[in-house]
Amino acid sequence: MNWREEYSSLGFIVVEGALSHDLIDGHLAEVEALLREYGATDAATFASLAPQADDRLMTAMLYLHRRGDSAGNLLHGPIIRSILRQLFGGEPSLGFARSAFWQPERVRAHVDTIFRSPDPPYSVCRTWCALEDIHPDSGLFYLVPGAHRALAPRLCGELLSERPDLAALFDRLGEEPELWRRLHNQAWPFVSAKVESRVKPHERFAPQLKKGDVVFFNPAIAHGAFASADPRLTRKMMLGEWTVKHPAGAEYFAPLAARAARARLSPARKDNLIDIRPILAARSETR
Ligand SMILES: O=C(O)CCC(=O)C(=O)O
Ligand SMILES: [Fe+2]
Repeated sequence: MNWREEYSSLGFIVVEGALSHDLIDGHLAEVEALLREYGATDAATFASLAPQADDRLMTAMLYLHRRGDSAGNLLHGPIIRSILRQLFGGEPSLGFARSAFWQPERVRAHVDTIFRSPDPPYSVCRTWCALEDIHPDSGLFYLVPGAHRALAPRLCGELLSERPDLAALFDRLGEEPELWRRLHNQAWPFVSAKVESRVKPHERFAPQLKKGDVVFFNPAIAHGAFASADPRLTRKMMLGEWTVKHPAGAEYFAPLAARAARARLSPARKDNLIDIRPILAARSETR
C-alpha cells in the first residue's frame, strides 16, 4: 500500500523525521516565551488560564505561527508541503496553527468535521507535529483507523435526518459556503456526544512519536488525547490545519482569529467543501 492509499483507507499517515530539530528548537524558544508572557509555566498554570486570557493567548499563538520565522519554516518545510500538495492536487494554505507544551486533561474522542468528504481530493488535512520525543504518560494523541469512512458519514446521515434545522443549513452550503462554520459549531455538541460513545477503547491507536515526526490526518477521522498520567511531563506538539489554496487568494481563518481580525480582514473565505451527499446516497444503497 502506498502512502496515499494508506491515508485514504486509514485516514492518517505518520511521517517520521519530517522536521528539522534545529528549527524545532528555535520554535520551542518562541513558544515558551509567549507562554511565559501569559503566565503559563507548567501544566497547572496553563490549565487555569482564565477564558479571556486563553482566547488572547490562542490568537497570539496563531499569529506567531503565521509570522514567526521558525514556525513558518517548520510548517512550510519541504516534506509537509510536498505531501499536502500531493493530497490536495494544489497548493496548501495554512488555516490555523498552535503549539502546546502540556496535555493535562483528556480530549474526548471527536471528529473535527463530518461535513467533508472522506475521499480524494482531500479538502482539508491536519498535521500533528511532535516537537519532542513524546512520553507515553504525557497524554498521547490517538486516532481511530478507518473511522473517517466507517463512522463520520453515518453521523452526518444521522445528523441530517434527526436535525432538520441543521439539514436546512447543510442544503444551503452549495450557494453559501461561508455557512460551513455555523453549521460546524451548531452540530458540534450533537456529533461529539455520539463519537465518544461509539468508539471502543481498543480501537484507539496512539502512534509512538519522536521529535520531528508528523501525523497527517483527515479531520473526519475520530481522534482525541488521553489524559496525562504525570503533571510534571510535557507533551510538546504543534498542530496545523490546511486547506487547498483558493485561486482567488481568499484566506481561511479559524473563528478565533477571524473574531480578532474581523476589523482588518474581509471574510471573503470560500471553503472548498465537497458535497458528500452523493457519497451518503451511494452508501445507503449498498447497505
Ligand atoms: O491535543 C490533542 O492531541 C488533540 C488534538 C486534536 O484534537 C486535533 O488535532 O484536532
Ligand atoms: Fe481534533
